[in-house]
Amino acid sequence: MRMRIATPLLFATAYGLAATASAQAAEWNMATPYGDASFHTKNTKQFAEDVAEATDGELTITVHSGGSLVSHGEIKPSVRRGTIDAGEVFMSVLSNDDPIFEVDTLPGVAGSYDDAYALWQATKPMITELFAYEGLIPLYAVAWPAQGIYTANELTDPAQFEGLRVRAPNINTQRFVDNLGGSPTETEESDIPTAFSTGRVDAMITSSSTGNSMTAWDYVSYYTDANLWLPKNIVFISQRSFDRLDEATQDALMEAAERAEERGWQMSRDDNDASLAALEENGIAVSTPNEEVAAALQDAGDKLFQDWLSRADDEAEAALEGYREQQGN
Ligand code: PCA
Repeated sequence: MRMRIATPLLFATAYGLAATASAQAAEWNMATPYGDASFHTKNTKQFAEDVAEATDGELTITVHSGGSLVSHGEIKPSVRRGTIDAGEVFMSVLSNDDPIFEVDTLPGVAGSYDDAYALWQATKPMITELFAYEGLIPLYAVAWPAQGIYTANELTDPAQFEGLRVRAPNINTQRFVDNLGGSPTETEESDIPTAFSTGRVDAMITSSSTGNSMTAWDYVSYYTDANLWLPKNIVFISQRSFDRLDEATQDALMEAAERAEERGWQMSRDDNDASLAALEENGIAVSTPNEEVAAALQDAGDKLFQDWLSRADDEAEAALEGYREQQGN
């Protein structure tokens, strides 16, 4: 008897709740491994503000920075599972999923902002397709400034790489350090200060920006601006979370993403200039590699590229080829 009355009541309550939920504003959580001092995080927080404003609060995105919500390696799996709605990662950390994700960490492929942007355009369809298989939608990608080498001593001789313990942000950079005869350690950006202060590393490969936001001058005195490559961060969302939004909100989100991409690339250029100046102001000597060092970097880079070709499938190679044809080389 009791059941007969309770069942329709429960049904009505559940139905009522569902109806209310669909009319309610969406609140998303987004995770990024990078700290608030990074221009990427500033851009992503601006993106979240733009979305809230453009949708009149229909969609609010809380950005959890510095790996505070989810660790770097868990960000993509968490968005895929739906634990969080959105994430930002260093694209090349996804290289175990497919070598296309580390195409932007190969020396000699795209050595300027314009080339790096063209490479992103040429590889975006394949990357979008791979994300779609996992129920994910890429929103935008933004390059870091070119990667260079931070050392305690002035880098004048390739023999200095022998046994040098070098912090690297991804697997490809570790391979590169190996090719140079050094001893690589993969370390998250947020762990850089500890890696130096505990003596785990003597040197690091990263950008002017990260050197600046991690106050590299506390640990090293030289920055060799080697223009190795311009790797990207990629921001993506869960398809399921997206599908729950109404069309006007979806459109506003995509439009804000487009603006974030445009703004981000300009922020990267500006931050590179400002960071190089900040490094020098704080006592770091900035220079370009001499001939011997440049030749060693070139050899290590060529090897890295051959290695990539042996891992990449036809589709990844075709995407790179498409970029090269468009560049006219
Ligand atoms: N900064 C990030 C990724 C590349 C960069 O310039 C880091 O070093 O972890």
